[in-house]
Amino acid sequence: MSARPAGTRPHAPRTRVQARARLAPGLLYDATFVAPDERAELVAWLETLHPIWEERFTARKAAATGQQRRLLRPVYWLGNWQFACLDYYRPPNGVDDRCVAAEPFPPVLARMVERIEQRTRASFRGPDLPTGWHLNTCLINLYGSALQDGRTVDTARVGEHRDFEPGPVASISIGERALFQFTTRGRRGEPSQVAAQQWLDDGSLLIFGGELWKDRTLHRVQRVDRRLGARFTFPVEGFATRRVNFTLRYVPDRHVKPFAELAAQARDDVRPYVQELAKHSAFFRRLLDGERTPG
Ligand SMILES: O=C(O)CCC(=O)C(=O)O
Repeated sequence: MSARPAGTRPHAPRTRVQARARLAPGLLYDATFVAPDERAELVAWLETLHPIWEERFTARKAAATGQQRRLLRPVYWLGNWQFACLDYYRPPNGVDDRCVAAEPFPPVLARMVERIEQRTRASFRGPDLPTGWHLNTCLINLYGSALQDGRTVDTARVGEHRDFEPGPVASISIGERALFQFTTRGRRGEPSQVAAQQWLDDGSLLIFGGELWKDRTLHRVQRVDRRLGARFTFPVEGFATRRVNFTLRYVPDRHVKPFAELAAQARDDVRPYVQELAKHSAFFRRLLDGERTPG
């Protein structure tokens, strides 16, 4: 590993996760998880997608507070869509009207998910593998550079955060490698410390779970390389994508709702996104039709 990453103290404990290894309980990394033919199939499928830009807050909240900001990257969700403006899935209290039933995984991803679930079930147990756990929500993150006010800005990072969905999380990466770090927050004003880090290579799989990696540490994407010259073509104006990540998690099925069954307010909040998605997706067109003709 090269130079010390930003925010790391000289003697901060760090775990390096190696290819196809389980160095620390709760962390698994497989650098060559995605086979070349699967990768080709996945990329061909990705090229049919129309990812969207989401805003962090609802239009209603933005009007009331004067605050609004676009997410750093275009996204697409499968299985169920957790809209940023509905504030994602945050048990125990933030579970209703957060996860909207979305398109199923394409066959190539479904096959990979089956293998990931098998591997995860073999590695986690007890409280680390909640009853009913399965990977039913997938966030597809596009990393790259955005055109902002006529300038190209590298937005290929994610700030430190927790994933609140119960149980292990799996992450498939394609394109340029990304520096993924688990961090612990420093005292007020002090930088976070890096507890473990791993470059996520093209075609790799990372699985993390258990109290340490899910609850006691945060995680972030610190930066994304440019070594391969990778470039994905998405119909997203003003954005050049060099890495795509699939983050797979579990939302208890009872908390996944069809769009037509969301509370009226939440439905109003996300309807503009559903309308945008419906331009290119029969699934989302049906959601809007279902709202007009309930039952
Ligand atoms: O892109 C990645 O590797 C991680 C993304 C992530 O942490 C997230 O979507 O919650």
